[in-house]
Amino acid sequence: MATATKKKLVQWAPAEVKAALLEKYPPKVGRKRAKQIMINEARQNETPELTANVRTIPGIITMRGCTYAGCKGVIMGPTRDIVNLVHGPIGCSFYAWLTRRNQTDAGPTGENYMNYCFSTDMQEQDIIFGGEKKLAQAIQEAYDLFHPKSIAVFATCPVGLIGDDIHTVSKNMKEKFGDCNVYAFSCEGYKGVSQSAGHHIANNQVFRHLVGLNDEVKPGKYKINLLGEYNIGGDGFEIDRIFKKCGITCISTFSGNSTYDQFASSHTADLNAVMCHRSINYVADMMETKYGIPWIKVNFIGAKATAKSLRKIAEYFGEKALIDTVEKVIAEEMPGVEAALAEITPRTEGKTAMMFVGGSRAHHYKELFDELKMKTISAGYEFGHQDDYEGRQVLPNIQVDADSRNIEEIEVSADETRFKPRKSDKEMKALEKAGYKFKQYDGLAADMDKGTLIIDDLNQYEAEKLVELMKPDIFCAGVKEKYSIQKLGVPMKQLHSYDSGGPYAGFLGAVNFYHEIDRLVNSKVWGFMKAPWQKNPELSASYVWE
Ligand code: CFM
Repeated sequence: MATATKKKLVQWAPAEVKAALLEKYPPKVGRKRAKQIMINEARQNETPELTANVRTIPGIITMRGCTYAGCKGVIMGPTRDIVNLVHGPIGCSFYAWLTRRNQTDAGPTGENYMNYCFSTDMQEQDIIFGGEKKLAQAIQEAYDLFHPKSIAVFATCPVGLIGDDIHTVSKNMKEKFGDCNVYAFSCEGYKGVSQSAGHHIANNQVFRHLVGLNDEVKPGKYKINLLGEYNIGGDGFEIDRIFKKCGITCISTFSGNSTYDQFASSHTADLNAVMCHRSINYVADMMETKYGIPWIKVNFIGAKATAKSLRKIAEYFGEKALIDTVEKVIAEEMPGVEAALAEITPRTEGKTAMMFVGGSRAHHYKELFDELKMKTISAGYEFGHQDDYEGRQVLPNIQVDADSRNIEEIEVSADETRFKPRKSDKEMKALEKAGYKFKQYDGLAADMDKGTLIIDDLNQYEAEKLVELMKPDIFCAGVKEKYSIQKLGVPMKQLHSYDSGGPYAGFLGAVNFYHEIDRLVNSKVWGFMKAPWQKNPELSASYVWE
């Protein structure tokens, strides 16, 4: 073992850690990666300092997924009564089938296709002669079996390579059925540099083909949409519970446990509350332009963050009845949270965490670690953009490259009959004057301590190196990282699928998380990772080259 790795955390200056991460790379690769590793200054820049949303360097084992995963798996996967049909080889379907642990409740209609895996099961023959006929047949079969309101078709890589026209096939089938909305997503895995491109493609098609189809006014007061909440491990159920208690009506969730009709009616809500900025900000912007619905950033990960987000929603509506109920709910929920913290924090205080998750959670979960009095020493996204790191004020200064230009930007204008400002100019100004922020996301960097390491698109090599060097008490990422990190003797929590746990959102979720982290960071099992003969070799020898 090199002597350097024996240093303790306190001895590591962030610049030294950065240099150690880059040390082994060829110079060109090192220069590129250096731009994606930032020693945080915790200040708000106008021009982005960190490079993000760029191609992974070939040869590097990235943690990222593909564009298809972002579209089919992330945005559309959690919809329960839309048949999500994958046009492609079976592996792509199987990979995207229930692995994300997004939960669903079949609701009063019982219509739920989540447990099915729909695929055209493309074969070599289809690649050679074209797969359009097979796709039409599969759509027909799904329709005959289930008579769903809607069928969504997803392209995998080979579909784009051979040029199947999935949009025309879908349009023809929609016309043929008359009572089933069929549309397609050109979300081939290679379309963008990561899942993120798939989010954008999904946002565009959801906006085009679903939002605004049903003008019927839904019952209830304080109508919002919750955007960017995917009900992983039941998070959405806990948030729904809290909304219900507060009297807030959630018209549509994009897209945890969502239904076709929720999307169709979502334009009737009066506020868009955006949880995961990365995956869904496009829809929020488009709905504002077309229908006049303002959007705010919220976060229901962390008990304090939940309370803050509820207060923000109540402040927007500005009615005393809602403000009072929200305060009452917070007062009812917080004692349970505080009791759990009083018991657990003496055991977690001062411990360190690292988080490398997709595009939001590496930020959101910092709230929970803060509540446990743990320090997040390094964090980063797989595929977040520069605005997710440094805040939306950098948006005008982000250089758009060819890969981003490849993804369609749809032109949206105000709907002639249905555009309706939710608040008057005067009301909006008054809210803003009181410190209320619309369309604002400050990003991860603003919340991270000075001198911590923010790393974009962390890879397998750097993850292991970082753990060896800084020895965090817990490392959070996904299943691909789980076992290699655990082998280093550090507990690993999956923040994508939550392992087998959850919910972690809201008040009850926060308490679940505290208990789970307590168990992980205080377990003695990690001290037994080395076999006895590795610790106390009876015979010691060295290689000649050492
Ligand atoms: Fe948003 Fe997500 Fe995330 Fe994401 Fe994802 Fe996910 Fe994620 Mo995995 S939508 S960006 S594409 S919060 S699936 S629920 S956990 S990488 S940090």
